[in-house]
Amino acid sequence: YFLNMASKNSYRIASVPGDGIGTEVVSATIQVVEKLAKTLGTFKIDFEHIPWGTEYYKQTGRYVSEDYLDTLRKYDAVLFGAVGSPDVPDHISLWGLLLAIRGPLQLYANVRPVRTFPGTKCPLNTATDGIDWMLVRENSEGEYAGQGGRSHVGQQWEVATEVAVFTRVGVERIMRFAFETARSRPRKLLTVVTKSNSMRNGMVLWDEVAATVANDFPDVKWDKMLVDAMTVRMVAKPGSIDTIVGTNLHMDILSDLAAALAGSIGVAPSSNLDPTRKNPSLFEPVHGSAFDITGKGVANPVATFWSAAEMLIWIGEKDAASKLMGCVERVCAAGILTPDLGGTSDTQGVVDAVCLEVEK
Ligand code: GGG
Repeated sequence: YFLNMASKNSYRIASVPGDGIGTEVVSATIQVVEKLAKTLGTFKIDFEHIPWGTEYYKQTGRYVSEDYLDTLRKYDAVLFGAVGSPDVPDHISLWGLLLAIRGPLQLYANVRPVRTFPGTKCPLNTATDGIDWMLVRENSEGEYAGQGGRSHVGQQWEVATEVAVFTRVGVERIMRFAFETARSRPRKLLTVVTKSNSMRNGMVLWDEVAATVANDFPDVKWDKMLVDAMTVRMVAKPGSIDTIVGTNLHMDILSDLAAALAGSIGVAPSSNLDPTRKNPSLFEPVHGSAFDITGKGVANPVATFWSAAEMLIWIGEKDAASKLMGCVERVCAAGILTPDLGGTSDTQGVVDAVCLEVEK
């Protein structure tokens, strides 16, 4: 975000569609981005398919290859679909694939913009202009650090612990990233979400770090909010919010709520960034594999289009990203929408409409 990326004009992207509708929305997005690159003629982009996911797990006993981190490091970025299958417990699939990438590649900043699209309806009648928020999720530690365990398994006094781990380095780097993000937006407004009344260690560290980092950003107006109260504020006073930062778990939950309030989780994108740029960053829709609609051809591809636009910005193709988002918005405004947004189009109908718009 805050580093000027010199465009190098030719990119290799790892395409990891994963499970369920992940395969449908990634395939839709590759069609659109290839059309964009061909039409503009200013850059070259190659998507290389990587078959990790539940089918791969069934065949090999692993969600990813043994050398998966080295494999990913060969690419400029990763375009990811979704993970999760009715055939495998969710904690096995999530830790086998997505969390196995985010942590080791130090993709610590998960950026989730949320906006009501032209032609789509924001279900909140209090937000007449719709929603335009930027959610920043700490993506490498906290409640998803994987610490904890079980003892006395199956016995009456079985104990399971899930330890939220917060480091000063981890909290400070995401806090700085969030303040920078807020500063880059017109309203320069940041809300730091915690639960520091009941969680008296890690969440208090968050409060302390926020207050310290804020000293370096006198131009950013910031406040603190407990996560439970924040859910009410998001519904009751959406206009009082701009950028939000919070922990891995809190923002996982709040970003789904935000997406639903904006219109549909089907349009919500997500960037998993290594802001140091030592590792390739990963771009994915917020939604999961959605097996209830898999194979029906009605998955909304817009969240993945937007994720790809964020990817284009990240790799240095800002103009291409603007063009792509302009085309997507015009298609939505024309009412070419999938059923989650109240429309009657299928996935390929949206792809075709965006491709036509790109060619104009
Ligand atoms: N495309 C995102 C995806 O597959 N999400 C599945 C999921 O459960 N994600 C949890 C997370 O983002 O931490």
